[in-house]
Amino acid sequence: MTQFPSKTKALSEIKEYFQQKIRQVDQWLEQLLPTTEQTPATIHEAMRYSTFAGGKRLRPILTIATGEIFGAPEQELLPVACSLEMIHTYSLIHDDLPAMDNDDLRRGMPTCHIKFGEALAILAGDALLTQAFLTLADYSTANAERKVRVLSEIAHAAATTKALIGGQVLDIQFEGKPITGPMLEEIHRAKTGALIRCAVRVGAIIGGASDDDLAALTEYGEKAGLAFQVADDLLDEIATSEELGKTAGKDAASHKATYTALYGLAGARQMADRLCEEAMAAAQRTGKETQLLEAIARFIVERRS
Ligand code: GRG
Repeated sequence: MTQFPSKTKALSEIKEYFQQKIRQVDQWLEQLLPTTEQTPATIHEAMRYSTFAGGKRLRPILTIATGEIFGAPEQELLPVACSLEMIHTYSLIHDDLPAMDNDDLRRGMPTCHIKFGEALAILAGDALLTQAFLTLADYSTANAERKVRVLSEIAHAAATTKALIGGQVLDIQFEGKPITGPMLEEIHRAKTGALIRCAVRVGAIIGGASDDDLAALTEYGEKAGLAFQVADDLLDEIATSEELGKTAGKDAASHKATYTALYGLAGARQMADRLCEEAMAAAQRTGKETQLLEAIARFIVERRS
């Protein structure tokens, strides 16, 4: 029978781990992003404003936690992890724009376009995406082949086919229209899931995981990515704007296709829990020390923000 860590232990352990890794990721991001002394200062201010507005750093933490299982070197994990956070932050800045979700609150602060204007927010998103690939091109490693593989994984996850931008396009196209369960899953596997799956895979690749372990962890990443979105839909309905750091209740108000709209609160909760357990079981298939990844899966569905 599958052995899951106890809920309390998982959540207390993970809090400490997250705090430590958030500090480390932030220190690296501080070094990797252009300074506000560099010209033109305003774009660097906007990039830093949104990056350091206080995200959970879930994607970088997934890369680090997975890489650590295989003894991957910190000097390789951290730049790759930070590049994912840059891409994630770019997607949030662009998603909040008037032409997309038109939101004025993100990570508990005014959104980038509210603070810096629309033109600069578009450019800050573009610049973070570019900086992510600069970071990936520039980090040192003795294993150039592995580095190209990591770069390709991240480019694919940020692209259009079964990936971030493609998912966003589908999401926009289905707004206000009837949707089936499989279509909703396709959207979210791409929009939210691709980057989360990729975060896990690149950690494993940097650590030199075997094909079997990579397959098991890919399944973990896919299930955790979907669980993240189901939990996000639930939080949109049950959490406050203060807890979320963004406008709560927005999905229902804008007739978005969500798991709660399709399956109800209880159905969506059941689905999140099932995906979490499947993610944990997939991680355990590696036979490695995956308690932390299992705790992260639990955190994903039990979080309040
Ligand atoms: C605009 C290219 C482009 C893509 C947009 C990912 C995405 C696609 C948009 C972000 C908006 C959104 C609501 C996405 C669903 C995924 C999600 C809930 C993102 C928020 O991630 P968290 O909770 O945020 O990890 P923090 O602030 O903690 O980093």
